[in-house]
Amino acid sequence: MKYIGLTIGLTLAVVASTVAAEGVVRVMVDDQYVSEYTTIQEAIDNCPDGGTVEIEPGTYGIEWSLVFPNRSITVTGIDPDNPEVVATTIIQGPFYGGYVCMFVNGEKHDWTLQGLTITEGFESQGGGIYCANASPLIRHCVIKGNGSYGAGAGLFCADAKASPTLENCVFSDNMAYGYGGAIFAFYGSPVIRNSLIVGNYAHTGGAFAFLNATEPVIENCTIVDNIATDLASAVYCEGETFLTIENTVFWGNLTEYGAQTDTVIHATGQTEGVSAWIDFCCIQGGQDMITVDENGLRTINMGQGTIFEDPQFVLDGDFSSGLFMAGDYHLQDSSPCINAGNPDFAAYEDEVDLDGEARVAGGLIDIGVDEVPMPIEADVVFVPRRVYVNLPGKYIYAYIRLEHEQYTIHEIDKKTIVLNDTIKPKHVYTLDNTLLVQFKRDDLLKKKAIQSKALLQLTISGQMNDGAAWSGLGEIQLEKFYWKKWFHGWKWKWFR
Ligand SMILES: [Ca+2]
Ligand SMILES: [Ca+2]
Repeated sequence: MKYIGLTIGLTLAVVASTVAAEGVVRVMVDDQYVSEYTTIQEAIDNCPDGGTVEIEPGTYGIEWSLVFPNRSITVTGIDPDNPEVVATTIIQGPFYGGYVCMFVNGEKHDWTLQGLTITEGFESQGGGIYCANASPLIRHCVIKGNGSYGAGAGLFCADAKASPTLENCVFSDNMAYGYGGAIFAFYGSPVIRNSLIVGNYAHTGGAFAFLNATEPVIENCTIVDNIATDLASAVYCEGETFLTIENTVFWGNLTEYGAQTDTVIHATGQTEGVSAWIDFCCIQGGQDMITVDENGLRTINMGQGTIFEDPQFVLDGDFSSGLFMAGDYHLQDSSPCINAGNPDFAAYEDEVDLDGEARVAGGLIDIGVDEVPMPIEADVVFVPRRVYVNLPGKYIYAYIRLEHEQYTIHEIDKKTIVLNDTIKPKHVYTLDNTLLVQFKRDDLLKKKAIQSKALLQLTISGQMNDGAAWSGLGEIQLEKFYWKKWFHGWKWKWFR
């Protein structure tokens, strides 16, 4: 056995040294280059107040936990909005254990961490990110594969003043032997928005655990396929916690291995009061999955708008092989979560979903981390409006106009225009503020005999030059022309 252990140890060391491909770490002030460093901590230590540490893609194996300084700074990847860049800008926790990143005593500072993958942190309490007496902004980060002997493998909030804001983050595959696989707050008020929490693991509270946490908020998140071995597969609240959960999907979370209670959200505590307010969420298993400790005095308040139907992800996560395969947690077009969020929801400035798509689309917010984009509506008139299928005719025209704040017909990508999802135009002409699109009549009718009158519904759609979708609806009346009727005095029909 000794030899096997040694072999694995050596292999890991070799892998670690070959994988570590570090790029340049720059200090920037007002977007201007100041200096560059080979280690991230050196750059942080030399970054002036208000400055930015910019990290090129690469895998950075750190020797000691990154510690934020006694100044306001931003530590960022080069393109936080690009998931591929975030996925390849990796900070690996210390080889012999320790946090990846520490935010301590930053109450007076604006600290931002963005556009990075935080992984392989490991500590007795917490693992990836440690937060005490500090309220950093953590955005567009992936926090994955961190571990803890205790609680909060992804993020550990250690005191009443630990109130980080997390936006557009992914917490995945973090594992705590105790409480809160992704996040544990012992006091403090973390705010978690537009984030995906998937495949995390703990004894209690597979995704989150809050203990005397003051006022944590979970908003517009998708919390899926997390596992608790004992209690509360997704969220566990204890003591004086006043949690708000809104517009959030809970699906596929599991309690396993002789769990006490099969439950998604659980609250307990000896002081009377509400632990959690839940509004406009989608929760698997319904009301039975929301439980409170029978000996405790805490309650959970299920407010309005919560649904228990299948959110209809593009692909569900899969545990069947014994190895968890994450799904695709975008919503299908038929999802009951679309436009089912809080109708009074007010997005903050430039709020986007995890894809970077605008919140809100289609007038109402969707439940969960994915906002499904609604196509820009175009006004369409088809000419001729009446088609006699047994008389000759070569073309059908669509006149397209856009009444939109952001776009005109001149930004339509003509190559993408399509009728009823299949028929390509023969020609596209640009008039002043109208696009005239010509289709072959036979492409549409396929010489199909029309027996009687039919109203043909048509959808014309495409993309703008920037990829935004647009579509418009119209119709044409199909008829057969009967000479017989014409001779019997119905000629008005023809000459009208
Ligand atoms: Ca919507
Ligand atoms: Ca989306």
